[in-house]
Amino acid sequence: MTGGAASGEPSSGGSSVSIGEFLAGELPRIDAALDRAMDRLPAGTPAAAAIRHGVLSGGKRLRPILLVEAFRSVRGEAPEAAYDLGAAVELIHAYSLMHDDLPCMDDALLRRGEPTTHREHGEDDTMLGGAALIPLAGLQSWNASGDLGCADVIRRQLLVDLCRAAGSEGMVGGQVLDLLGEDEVLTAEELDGLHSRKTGALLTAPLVMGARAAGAGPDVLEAMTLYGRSIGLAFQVADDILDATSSAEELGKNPSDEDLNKSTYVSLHGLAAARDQAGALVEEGLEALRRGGVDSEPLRALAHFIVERDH
Ligand code: GRG
Repeated sequence: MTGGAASGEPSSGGSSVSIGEFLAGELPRIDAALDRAMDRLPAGTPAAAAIRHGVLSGGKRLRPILLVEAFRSVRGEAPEAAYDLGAAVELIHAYSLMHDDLPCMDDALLRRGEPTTHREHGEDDTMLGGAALIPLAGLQSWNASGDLGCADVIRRQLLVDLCRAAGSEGMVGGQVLDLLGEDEVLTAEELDGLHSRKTGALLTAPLVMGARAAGAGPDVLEAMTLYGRSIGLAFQVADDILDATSSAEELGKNPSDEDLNKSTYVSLHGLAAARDQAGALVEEGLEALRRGGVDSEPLRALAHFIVERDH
């Protein structure tokens, strides 16, 4: 596999399959898992239409891919139920974007190059549909871990992993800090604390969950946690760089951090230093994998992809 999906440049060596081809190859199984999850919803309600829009409107599907690759790094292969477990994390991600785009939050018109869910389905159904995705994700995790044959103690721990990452210790807590930080100049420590919760927690959880569901021991779980923390922050630094250097049309989303008057890694350190920081975080993540004895070409390539992507 080669890294650098955005640039096309090899960066991690190995086989001749590019990370772009690898991600495209994974999408059908992820989309099938999300379709199965959507089939469990009561059909025909307006909120269900908003949910389907929020969940099925594309995206890179990084969180399920990370979960499946963490699972594979332990077991060597990933059955359909591992994709279902990955879908549980993606349902939380989908709800967060639906709510984040609402007028009471970022008031965004564009997401993934298309009108946001509330513009297509209205604010009420977007709010209700997003809320319904939270328990649905919990049930999805419970059912998928049962289908994987995980012991009850592991199934419960997977739910704890998901709830912690999604809740006030994780993504929601980070969103609160983000809202409080608008119009403020944050320090580097405050920015790291905010983004390790808001973005990092939901990128780390699938790695830990995938490895845990596959039966990993403490060393591998620790490696996944450290790798996740590093690539989670790297993801956000890359996001800030893209936000500062690309148009809304190129990114397929708006408004920009500048429009929202938010502190970013670029506003804090400048573009060149932010690029260096992203590279250093990737190396930290790769080192965590090496130390934990995790030998996964896709996880190594994904770390590079996260900072080299163009959207
Ligand atoms: C009401 C306090 C409160 C919280 C609600 C809205 C919310 C919960 C949380 C917001 C969390 C959020 C939007 C984090 C940003 C995450 C992020 C980096 C999104 C972009 O991820 P990608 O690039 O998206 O993986 P795609 O489109 O590829 O799926």
